Amino acid sequence: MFTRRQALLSAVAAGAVAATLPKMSSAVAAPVTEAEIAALPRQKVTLVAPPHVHAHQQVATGGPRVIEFTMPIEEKPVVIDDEGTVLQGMTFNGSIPGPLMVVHEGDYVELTLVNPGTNSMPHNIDFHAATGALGGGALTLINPGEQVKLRFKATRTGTFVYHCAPEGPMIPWHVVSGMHGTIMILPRDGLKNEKGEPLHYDRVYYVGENDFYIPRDEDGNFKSYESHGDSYADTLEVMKGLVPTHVVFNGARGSLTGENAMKAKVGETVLIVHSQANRDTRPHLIGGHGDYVWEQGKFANPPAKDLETWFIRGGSAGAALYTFLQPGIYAYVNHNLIEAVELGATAHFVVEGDWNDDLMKQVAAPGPIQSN
Ligand SMILES: [Cu+2]
Repeated sequence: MFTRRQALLSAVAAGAVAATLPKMSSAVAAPVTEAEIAALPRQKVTLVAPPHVHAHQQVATGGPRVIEFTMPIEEKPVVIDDEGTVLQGMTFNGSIPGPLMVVHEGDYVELTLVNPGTNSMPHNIDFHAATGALGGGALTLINPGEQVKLRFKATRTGTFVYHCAPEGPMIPWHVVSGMHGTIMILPRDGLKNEKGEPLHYDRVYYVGENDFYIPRDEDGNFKSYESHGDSYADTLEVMKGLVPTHVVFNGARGSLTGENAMKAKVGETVLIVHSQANRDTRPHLIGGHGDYVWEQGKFANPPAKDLETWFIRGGSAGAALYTFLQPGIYAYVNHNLIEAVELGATAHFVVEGDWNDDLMKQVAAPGPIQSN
């Protein structure tokens, strides 16, 4: 396991590398001073469990701020399917995935990460959106009973994964136990289409996809364990086979269907942020489309249009914008259909409104085959 001493050593090593680098060219903006950052307005954000997203502006009013977040880390057993299979879960803020954080370009993200004494392991956070020191991983490694505060500047726009990354085999184990989430850094003037015209969403949902590797007993039944430590060796063996036993959205099969389906109305535009920290996936909205899709999730690139399925690379988060045109229940799936149906990667949108016969109509109901 990664000790604090090792963490400190790696941080020192990172500093030594920085010291040997040549001076930055004048093209790189001069750093803002600590006094200037201290003078910025501050805003405290309370995170909410996915698929919901905390209230935020799409177009920022005013200049950069320091946005304060607090995330406790919680190790806890989580039921991941209808059969009651239990994952020895590890979570940011108690949810799988961790919450979607939203800021604007130029803001400072100031995260207080808390590892309560009830936990059993060191944890940290690597923000793909951040620059330097393992994405913050080198500066945030904390033992149970500790907390740490990290600040980074949101310099690039887009949706970016964050995840726990302690050391060695702890990294994939913590990630496939639930420790990933996403931060969305919006352009200050909001989202835009390929012509630079503004795009707006009425609702935003965050779907985090996880692959789980639950060991089985001699009879093929999923095993349960007393603790994270007890589950580790068997779980690592399944992980190394690269065949997940579950591929789910938001921590469990069925977590976004039925009562928990995502809601929308005909005519509303919905932004769907989708992340996978460990494995590739291919979201598809059955009966709908991606009007505008930032497949790699980075808003400096023009969105692709009218997509049927989009590809989210393992270790990234993408964003798709769609205006619902018909009412009904839409399945939103990973279009590896074995993973969608057999392993769990299916969510539902329930959309209210009036049906449009022009777009689709059953011209003749099912009946006996007619001979001419
Ligand atoms: Cu961790």
